[in-house]
Amino acid sequence: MSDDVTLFGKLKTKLIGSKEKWAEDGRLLTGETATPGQRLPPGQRQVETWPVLDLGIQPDIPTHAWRLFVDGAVEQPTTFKWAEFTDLPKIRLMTDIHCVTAWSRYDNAWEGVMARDLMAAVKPRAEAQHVIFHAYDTYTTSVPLADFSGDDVLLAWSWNGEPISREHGGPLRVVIPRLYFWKSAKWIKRIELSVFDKPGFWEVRGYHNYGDPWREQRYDEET
Ligand SMILES: Nc1nc2c(c(=O)[nH]1)N[C@H]1C(S)=C(S)[C@@H](COP(=O)(O)O)O[C@H]1N2
Ligand SMILES: [Mo]
Repeated sequence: MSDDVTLFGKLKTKLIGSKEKWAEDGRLLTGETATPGQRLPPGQRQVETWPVLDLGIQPDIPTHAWRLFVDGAVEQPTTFKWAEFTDLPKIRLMTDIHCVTAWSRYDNAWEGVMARDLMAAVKPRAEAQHVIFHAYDTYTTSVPLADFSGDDVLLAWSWNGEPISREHGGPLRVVIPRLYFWKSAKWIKRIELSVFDKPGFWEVRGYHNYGDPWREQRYDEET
């Protein structure tokens, strides 16, 4: 990590422990089946604020020190500087957020680069199946490449017309609206394409590997 990147805060070990317990207990599970087109997934409640959730360590990354590494099973491994990344084709998108701790926030206006356009630039190899996100706070999470390539997935630097704040993952975060929000890595540093999946921070702590909110895939069924 560059010397210009500062880490604020302390690892919230208590919060991490209680979220692990949630998974063990299967908390918040309603067992309901979502109807087609249902906007609010089962067990969720709508909020107007935007809660901050992370492991407690919030990196401060000035854009001059920011780098994004895209590597692994790709034809063209690429390191982006901020100006190079923001030169890629831009998109604006309105999406909902669904967090596994049961809050949902509607109508978030994002600006950034579509994951698809980023993938077109680095050219995933035919055998690439999984995308592993590595963040500046050491957080990791993974999604299937097919889901990362969805038409509503982006790497966002702006929310509701403002640069995304440090606490919400600025300068750049992942946004994958159709999965629980823990899949949307804040402070993204490295995007690794892989033949094999590598379960991330919450996925190895009892959380579901895929995380579809409408199927209430909160927790790993094995636990
Ligand atoms: N780098 C990183 N990304 C992260 C997390 C984290 O701890 N570190 N937490 C995840 C979780 S559990 C959620 S719900 C969302 C919260 O994003 P927000 O704080 O902007 O609401 O970020 C996800 N992405
Ligand atoms: Mo979360």
